[in-house]
Amino acid sequence: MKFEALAVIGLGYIGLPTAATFASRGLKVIGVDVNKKAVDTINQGKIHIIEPDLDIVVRSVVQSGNLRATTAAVEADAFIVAVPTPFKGNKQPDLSYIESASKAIAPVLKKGNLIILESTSPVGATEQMSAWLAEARPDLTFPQQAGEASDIRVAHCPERVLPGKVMIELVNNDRVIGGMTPLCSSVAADLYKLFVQGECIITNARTAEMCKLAENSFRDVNIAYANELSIICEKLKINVWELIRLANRHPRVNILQPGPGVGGHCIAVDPWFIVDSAPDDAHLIRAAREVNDHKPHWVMEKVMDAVKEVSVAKLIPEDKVSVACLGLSFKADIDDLRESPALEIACNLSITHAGKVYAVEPNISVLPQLSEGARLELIDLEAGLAADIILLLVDHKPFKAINPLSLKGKHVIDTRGAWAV
Ligand code: SAJ
Repeated sequence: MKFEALAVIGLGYIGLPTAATFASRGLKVIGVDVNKKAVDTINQGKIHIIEPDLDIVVRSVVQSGNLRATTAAVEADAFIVAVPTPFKGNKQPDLSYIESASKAIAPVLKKGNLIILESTSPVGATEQMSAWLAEARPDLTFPQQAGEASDIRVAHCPERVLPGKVMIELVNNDRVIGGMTPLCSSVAADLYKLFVQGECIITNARTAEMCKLAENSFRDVNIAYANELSIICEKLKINVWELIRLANRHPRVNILQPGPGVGGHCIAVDPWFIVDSAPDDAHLIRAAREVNDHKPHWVMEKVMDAVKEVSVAKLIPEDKVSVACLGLSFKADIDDLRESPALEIACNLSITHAGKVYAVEPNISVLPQLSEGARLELIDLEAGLAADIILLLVDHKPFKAINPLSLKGKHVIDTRGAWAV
């Protein structure tokens, strides 16, 4: 199939890079977002999120007229839905953004259109999206009703790009294409082949949905294993970083790195979609989530023990012991604080510990809205290193560059192994 106009619904961390990349390959792309501020920023050729090289591509495609942003959906040959799929309080997937996107595009749909769901979704979400669309447009036929003869093609093609490397991975990664019918898959593959240099691998929608969830759960389980090892090693007086380095010398072992917990809006969320779909069977996946969610509490306890030790060693009251938290983002060298275990630990410490708790985060200039009662102070690295307890939470480059010998006399808690020998 030949595509001329594409509409991308949702201009966030995935939608905007995807829209810009298609536009850079000559397609006329309309980006649609409910956030008027984001739409205005993009139409000025600027970006509202941080991602290396995205600014250059957006500037050039807005200037060339190939990318335009709006708040209302317009007609196109293909539609890509890239809206958030968070979970609700009870850890059940919240599909309300997909439902709103379906309602937004339904009125402009026409025969021959392709609709792709890119958002990470629980199994069955693509069928659900197609059902919402069919309900809104009884004059058109959809794959669940007419199979290969449908007026509209529907597929799930999950994004799998790593924040920080989105512009590279978007093009180079293999792409899983899960159509609701084989024809839906083949039309969707035609679209992605416009820029994907990796392989476009065809499957069905449900397998594609589960594939994305399985990838992120695999990583979560592996990190949980590393986090559990780190707690066991602490008890057994073994350096976990050295242990993992040695174990990974085995040709069939590849253990990931322990840390203060797992953050971000993908790995800490997606495994729950599997648990929700099969609560009686997803034992390991649930346990991994629990192990990783427990890690920030374990780190907190370690710091509170350290406060007692420092107070005794320096003969000062506990409320005179200062703690500097190095790093607040959910992983190294980014400014993204969403679902960050580092931020959670720093805030909770500032509530639990009566003394000063400082935060050093070179990638932000002001603290976000903190949890109730938190009294964190953002200071620079040099000032932070004067604290009694140095708690490394994120292995940002400037922190890794510190010579651990210069920290002699400090009580150091390195949750990332940044200074491990
Ligand atoms: N982390 C560890 N130890 C490790 C690796 C990571 O504690 O060895 C922590 C990080 O510090 C962070 C969290 O895990 O808090 C997640 O970071 P990440 O770099 O593993 O992953 P994300 O969330 O940035 O991106 C993931 C990627 N998924 C996989 O690698 C399987 C990415 O490819 C997905 O596209 C993305 O989720 C997504 O959008 O789902």
